[in-house]
Amino acid sequence: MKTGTRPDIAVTTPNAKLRLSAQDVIADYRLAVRSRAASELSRREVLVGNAPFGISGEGKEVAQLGMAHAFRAGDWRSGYYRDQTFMFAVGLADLSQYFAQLYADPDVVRDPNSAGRQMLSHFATRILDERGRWKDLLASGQSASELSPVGAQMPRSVGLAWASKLYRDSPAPRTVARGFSQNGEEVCFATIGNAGTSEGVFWESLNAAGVLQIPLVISVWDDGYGCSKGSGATRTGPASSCTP
Ligand SMILES: Cc1ncc(C[n+]2csc(CCOP(=O)(O)OP(=O)(O)O)c2C)c(N)n1
Repeated sequence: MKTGTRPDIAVTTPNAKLRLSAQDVIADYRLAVRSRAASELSRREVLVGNAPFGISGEGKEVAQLGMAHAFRAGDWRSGYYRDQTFMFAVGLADLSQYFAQLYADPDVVRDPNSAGRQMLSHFATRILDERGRWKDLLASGQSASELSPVGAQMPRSVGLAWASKLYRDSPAPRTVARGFSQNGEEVCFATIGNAGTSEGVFWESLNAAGVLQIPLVISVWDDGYGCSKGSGATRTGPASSCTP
Protein backbone atom coordinates (compact mmCIF):
# COMPACT_ATOMS: atom_id res chain seq x y z
CA MET A 1 0.00 0.00 0.00
CA LYS A 2 1.33 3.44 -0.88
CA THR A 3 1.96 5.71 2.09
CA GLY A 4 -0.56 8.22 0.79
CA THR A 5 -3.39 5.68 0.94
CA ARG A 6 -2.86 4.66 4.56
CA PRO A 7 -5.65 5.61 6.96
CA ASP A 8 -4.65 8.45 9.27
CA ILE A 9 -4.37 6.33 12.42
CA ALA A 10 -3.75 8.38 15.55
CA VAL A 11 -1.07 6.79 17.74
CA THR A 12 -2.03 7.86 21.21
CA THR A 13 -3.10 6.76 24.67
CA PRO A 14 -6.38 7.95 26.26
CA ASN A 15 -4.76 10.69 28.36
CA ALA A 16 -2.01 11.72 25.94
CA LYS A 17 -2.06 15.23 24.50
CA LEU A 18 0.25 14.26 21.64
CA ARG A 19 -1.50 12.71 18.65
CA LEU A 20 0.60 11.28 15.85
CA SER A 21 -0.68 10.18 12.47
CA ALA A 22 0.73 7.13 10.71
CA GLN A 23 2.54 9.55 8.39
CA ASP A 24 4.13 11.28 11.39
CA VAL A 25 5.39 7.98 12.75
CA ILE A 26 6.85 6.95 9.39
CA ALA A 27 8.54 10.34 8.98
CA ASP A 28 10.01 10.02 12.48
CA TYR A 29 11.26 6.52 11.73
CA ARG A 30 12.94 7.72 8.52
CA LEU A 31 14.62 10.54 10.39
CA ALA A 32 15.85 8.17 13.12
CA VAL A 33 17.36 5.83 10.52
CA ARG A 34 19.09 8.72 8.74
CA SER A 35 20.40 10.09 11.99
CA ARG A 36 21.77 6.70 13.04
CA ALA A 37 23.46 6.30 9.63
CA ALA A 38 25.03 9.76 10.04
CA SER A 39 26.36 8.75 13.47
CA GLU A 40 27.93 5.59 12.12
CA LEU A 41 29.40 7.31 9.07
CA SER A 42 30.87 10.17 11.10
CA ARG A 43 32.41 7.70 13.54
CA ARG A 44 33.99 5.83 10.64
CA GLU A 45 35.33 9.04 9.12
CA VAL A 46 37.12 9.81 12.37
CA LEU A 47 38.49 6.29 12.76
CA VAL A 48 39.99 6.29 9.25
CA GLY A 49 41.51 9.74 9.75
CA ASN A 50 39.31 11.77 7.40
CA ALA A 51 37.89 13.96 10.19
CA PRO A 52 39.55 15.28 13.35
CA PHE A 53 36.87 14.48 15.94
CA GLY A 54 33.36 13.09 15.97
CA ILE A 55 30.69 12.65 18.59
CA SER A 56 27.12 11.70 17.93
CA GLY A 57 23.79 10.57 19.33
CA GLU A 58 23.35 6.86 18.73
CA GLY A 59 20.65 5.33 20.91
CA LYS A 60 18.99 8.63 21.77
CA GLU A 61 16.96 8.93 18.57
CA VAL A 62 13.49 8.01 19.83
CA ALA A 63 13.65 10.05 23.03
CA GLN A 64 14.77 13.08 21.04
CA LEU A 65 11.98 12.67 18.51
CA GLY A 66 9.57 12.73 21.44
CA MET A 67 11.14 15.92 22.78
CA ALA A 68 10.96 17.48 19.32
CA HIS A 69 7.17 17.06 19.26
CA ALA A 70 6.89 19.34 22.30
CA PHE A 71 9.26 22.04 21.01
CA ARG A 72 7.69 25.24 19.60
CA ALA A 73 8.91 28.33 17.75
CA GLY A 74 10.50 30.69 20.28
CA ASP A 75 11.56 27.84 22.60
CA TRP A 76 15.24 27.33 23.39
CA ARG A 77 17.35 24.22 23.45
CA SER A 78 20.38 24.31 25.75
CA GLY A 79 21.95 20.91 25.46
CA TYR A 80 24.98 18.79 24.77
CA TYR A 81 26.64 16.88 21.96
CA ARG A 82 24.17 13.96 21.64
CA ASP A 83 21.23 15.97 20.33
CA GLN A 84 21.54 15.69 16.56
CA THR A 85 18.25 13.79 16.07
CA PHE A 86 16.36 16.47 17.98
CA MET A 87 18.07 19.22 15.97
CA PHE A 88 17.19 17.50 12.68
CA ALA A 89 13.60 16.86 13.81
CA VAL A 90 12.89 20.50 14.70
CA GLY A 91 14.59 21.77 11.54
CA LEU A 92 17.44 23.59 13.27
CA ALA A 93 20.14 21.46 11.62
CA ASP A 94 20.44 19.10 8.67
CA LEU A 95 22.71 16.33 7.47
CA SER A 96 24.68 18.60 5.19
CA GLN A 97 25.49 20.98 8.06
CA TYR A 98 26.30 18.03 10.32
CA PHE A 99 28.97 16.78 7.91
CA ALA A 100 30.25 20.31 7.22
CA GLN A 101 30.98 20.62 10.94
CA LEU A 102 32.56 17.15 11.02
CA TYR A 103 35.08 18.28 8.40
CA ALA A 104 35.55 21.69 10.13
CA ASP A 105 34.25 23.59 7.09
CA PRO A 106 35.04 27.30 7.71
CA ASP A 107 32.11 28.47 5.53
CA VAL A 108 29.40 29.88 7.80
CA VAL A 109 26.69 29.04 5.27
CA ARG A 110 27.68 25.40 5.16
CA ASP A 111 28.30 25.19 8.93
CA PRO A 112 26.03 27.85 10.47
CA ASN A 113 26.59 26.32 13.93
CA SER A 114 30.18 27.49 14.26
CA ALA A 115 31.82 27.90 10.82
CA GLY A 116 34.08 24.95 11.59
CA ARG A 117 35.28 26.33 14.93
CA GLN A 118 33.45 23.89 17.20
CA MET A 119 33.63 20.10 17.33
CA LEU A 120 30.95 17.91 15.74
CA SER A 121 27.46 18.10 17.26
CA HIS A 122 28.16 21.44 18.92
CA PHE A 123 25.00 23.08 17.65
CA ALA A 124 23.92 26.72 17.68
CA THR A 125 21.36 28.86 15.90
CA ARG A 126 22.36 32.31 14.71
CA ILE A 127 20.65 35.09 16.65
CA LEU A 128 22.20 37.94 14.63
CA ASP A 129 21.85 38.45 10.89
CA GLU A 130 24.80 38.99 8.53
CA ARG A 131 24.82 42.72 9.42
CA GLY A 132 24.88 42.08 13.15
CA ARG A 133 21.24 42.95 13.82
CA TRP A 134 19.01 40.88 16.12
CA LYS A 135 16.90 38.37 14.26
CA ASP A 136 13.28 37.65 15.18
CA LEU A 137 13.89 34.90 17.72
CA LEU A 138 10.22 33.93 17.75
CA ALA A 139 10.19 32.95 14.08
CA SER A 140 11.71 29.53 14.84
CA GLY A 141 13.12 27.46 17.66
CA GLN A 142 16.53 28.46 18.99
CA SER A 143 19.58 26.60 20.22
CA ALA A 144 22.19 28.06 22.52
CA SER A 145 25.75 27.26 21.47
CA GLU A 146 27.17 24.00 22.78
CA LEU A 147 29.59 24.18 25.70
CA SER A 148 32.14 21.36 25.86
CA PRO A 149 32.63 21.18 29.66
CA VAL A 150 30.20 18.58 30.95
CA GLY A 151 27.24 20.18 32.75
CA ALA A 152 28.09 23.75 31.71
CA GLN A 153 24.80 24.07 29.82
CA MET A 154 22.81 23.75 33.03
CA PRO A 155 23.20 27.22 34.61
CA ARG A 156 22.69 28.78 31.21
CA SER A 157 19.48 26.78 30.83
CA VAL A 158 18.29 28.28 34.10
CA GLY A 159 19.05 31.74 32.74
CA LEU A 160 17.13 31.14 29.53
CA ALA A 161 14.08 29.79 31.37
CA TRP A 162 14.27 32.57 33.96
CA ALA A 163 14.19 35.11 31.13
CA SER A 164 10.80 33.73 30.10
CA LYS A 165 9.53 34.20 33.63
CA LEU A 166 10.80 37.77 33.75
CA TYR A 167 9.04 38.51 30.46
CA ARG A 168 5.86 36.93 31.82
CA ASP A 169 5.92 38.72 35.16
CA SER A 170 6.75 42.22 34.01
CA PRO A 171 5.61 44.24 30.99
CA ALA A 172 8.80 46.33 31.07
CA PRO A 173 11.11 44.07 28.99
CA ARG A 174 8.33 43.51 26.45
CA THR A 175 8.16 47.19 25.62
CA VAL A 176 11.91 47.57 25.05
CA ALA A 177 12.24 45.36 21.98
CA ARG A 178 10.18 42.93 19.95
CA GLY A 179 11.15 39.50 18.69
CA PHE A 180 12.56 38.08 21.92
CA SER A 181 9.54 36.75 23.77
CA GLN A 182 5.81 36.22 23.34
CA ASN A 183 4.63 37.22 26.84
CA GLY A 184 7.20 34.85 28.36
CA GLU A 185 5.61 31.71 26.94
CA GLU A 186 8.92 30.23 25.78
CA VAL A 187 10.22 27.05 27.37
CA CYS A 188 13.88 26.06 27.69
CA PHE A 189 14.71 22.41 26.93
CA ALA A 190 17.95 21.33 28.58
CA THR A 191 19.68 18.02 27.90
CA ILE A 192 22.51 16.30 29.76
CA GLY A 193 24.13 12.85 29.98
CA ASN A 194 23.81 10.63 33.03
CA ALA A 195 27.44 11.12 34.09
CA GLY A 196 27.01 14.86 33.64
CA THR A 197 24.48 14.81 36.47
CA SER A 198 27.40 14.21 38.86
CA GLU A 199 28.60 17.77 38.27
CA GLY A 200 27.85 20.30 40.98
CA VAL A 201 26.36 22.74 38.49
CA PHE A 202 23.68 20.19 37.63
CA TRP A 203 22.42 20.16 41.23
CA GLU A 204 22.75 23.91 41.66
CA SER A 205 20.72 24.43 38.49
CA LEU A 206 18.06 21.94 39.51
CA ASN A 207 17.71 23.71 42.84
CA ALA A 208 17.63 27.17 41.26
CA ALA A 209 14.97 26.06 38.77
CA GLY A 210 12.81 24.80 41.63
CA VAL A 211 13.26 27.94 43.68
CA LEU A 212 12.57 30.26 40.75
CA GLN A 213 9.70 28.11 39.36
CA ILE A 214 10.77 28.59 35.77
CA PRO A 215 9.71 26.88 32.51
CA LEU A 216 12.65 24.49 32.20
CA VAL A 217 12.45 20.90 30.94
CA ILE A 218 15.52 18.79 31.77
CA SER A 219 16.06 15.54 29.85
CA VAL A 220 18.79 13.18 31.06
CA TRP A 221 19.97 10.83 28.30
CA ASP A 222 20.88 7.90 30.53
CA ASP A 223 22.83 5.28 28.57
CA GLY A 224 24.54 3.78 31.61
CA TYR A 225 27.96 5.16 30.70
CA GLY A 226 30.06 8.31 30.98
CA CYS A 227 32.88 7.90 28.45
CA SER A 228 33.93 4.30 29.13
CA LYS A 229 32.99 4.29 32.84
CA GLY A 230 29.83 2.48 33.90
CA SER A 231 27.31 4.47 35.92
CA GLY A 232 28.28 2.72 39.16
CA ALA A 233 31.57 4.62 39.10
CA THR A 234 29.90 8.02 39.20
CA ARG A 235 26.71 7.70 41.23
CA THR A 236 24.75 5.47 43.58
CA GLY A 237 21.61 4.85 41.50
CA PRO A 238 19.99 5.54 38.12
CA ALA A 239 19.80 9.17 37.05
CA SER A 240 16.01 8.98 37.34
CA SER A 241 16.32 8.31 41.07
CA CYS A 242 18.32 11.56 41.49
CA THR A 243 15.60 13.76 40.06
CA PRO A 244 13.15 15.17 42.59
C1 LIG B 1 34.08 19.24 33.12
C2 LIG B 1 34.44 18.12 32.16
N1 LIG B 1 35.08 17.03 32.62
C3 LIG B 1 35.38 16.00 31.77
C4 LIG B 1 35.09 16.11 30.44
C5 LIG B 1 35.43 14.97 29.49
N2 LIG B 1 34.23 14.29 29.07
C6 LIG B 1 33.68 14.48 27.86
S1 LIG B 1 32.31 13.57 27.61
C7 LIG B 1 32.43 12.90 29.16
C8 LIG B 1 31.42 11.87 29.62
C9 LIG B 1 30.04 12.42 29.72
O1 LIG B 1 29.17 11.34 30.01
P1 LIG B 1 27.61 11.57 30.04
O2 LIG B 1 27.30 12.85 30.72
O3 LIG B 1 26.98 10.35 30.60
O4 LIG B 1 27.23 11.78 28.53
P2 LIG B 1 27.30 10.73 27.32
O5 LIG B 1 28.43 11.21 26.44
O6 LIG B 1 27.54 9.36 27.87
O7 LIG B 1 25.98 10.85 26.65
C10 LIG B 1 33.53 13.38 29.83
C11 LIG B 1 33.91 12.96 31.20
C12 LIG B 1 34.46 17.28 30.00
N3 LIG B 1 34.11 17.46 28.71
N4 LIG B 1 34.13 18.27 30.86
